[in-house]
Amino acid sequence: LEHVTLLGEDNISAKNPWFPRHASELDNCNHLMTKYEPDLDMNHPGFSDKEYRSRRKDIAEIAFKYKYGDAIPYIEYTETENKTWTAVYNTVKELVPKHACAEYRCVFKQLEEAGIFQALRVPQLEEMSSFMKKATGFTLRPAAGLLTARDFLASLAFRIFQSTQYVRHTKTPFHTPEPDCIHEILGHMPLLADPSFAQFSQEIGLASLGASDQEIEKLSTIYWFTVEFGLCKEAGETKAYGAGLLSAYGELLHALSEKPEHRPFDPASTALQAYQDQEYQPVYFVAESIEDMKDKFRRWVCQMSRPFEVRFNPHTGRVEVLDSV
Ligand code: NLE
Ligand code: FE2
Repeated sequence: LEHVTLLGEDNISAKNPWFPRHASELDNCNHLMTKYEPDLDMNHPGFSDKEYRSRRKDIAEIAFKYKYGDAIPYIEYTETENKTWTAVYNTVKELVPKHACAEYRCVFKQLEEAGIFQALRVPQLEEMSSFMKKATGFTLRPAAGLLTARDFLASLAFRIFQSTQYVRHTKTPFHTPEPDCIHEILGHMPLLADPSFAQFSQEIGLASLGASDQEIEKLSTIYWFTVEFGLCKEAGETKAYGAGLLSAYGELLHALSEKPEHRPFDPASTALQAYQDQEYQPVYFVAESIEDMKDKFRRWVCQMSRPFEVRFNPHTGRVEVLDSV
């Protein structure tokens, strides 16, 4: 790397979109998708529930006010919210031994031992964040809802996971198309506390910085079929590692049944697979292992068209841009 020059802010081609160089700039990376919201979507279970909508507003407000470096505000979850957590937690916990991958099972146990995962209350984002910080350096920042793929992926480059803090409507405990904190905590946190998976998550984030819209689409499709809905082999059996499966008892069973199609994970074709986010997936991609998925991703991601390389400097917390041409 000796002959490589560091590029300043002004030297990046205008064709490449702006991206954050430091985690503090993620304060500008919180653009929301307005696809599936209780205020806007008549099919949302909270649409006709005034109380739920105002609760969502209050919790979203916390995320809008949040600035880099702040502690994540404590939320006093209501009895209804805690009950929803209990329903999801107990059903997932029952399926974990048979259906979750080894990495998930291992961290799940640690989280129980640490008293963070327990049946009766929704864990706080701040305690999750400090647990993960010790495990892999990942931390959380609150997000108001579903973010654009570009903003969401950018945060991963800094080992920061933007996490919602509200709870799904109590009418639909076992499946919701939008992320909520049950999905983030029960689905994502265990894998983000696994060193190898954390590394993969950061790499997909780094690959997204300054990428074209088309490339962002491909990266988020890969993210969808791995981090969200990935399956992997383990001693001849198929297990789930995707967060969308491990936070939703209904889809976890569906994914591992005979009903959907299972295809081998192959980044070039997986990146082009159309997906929908309202119902259970009709197709899932099965990796040989998380390690193998990571290797295949690395080989695939090299062919991206970006005219520069990026690397994360853990000492400064900055992303450095290297001129590779
Ligand atoms: N379907 C998942 C669940 O119900 O927990 C959430 C998926 C978010 C992408
Ligand atoms: Fe997710």
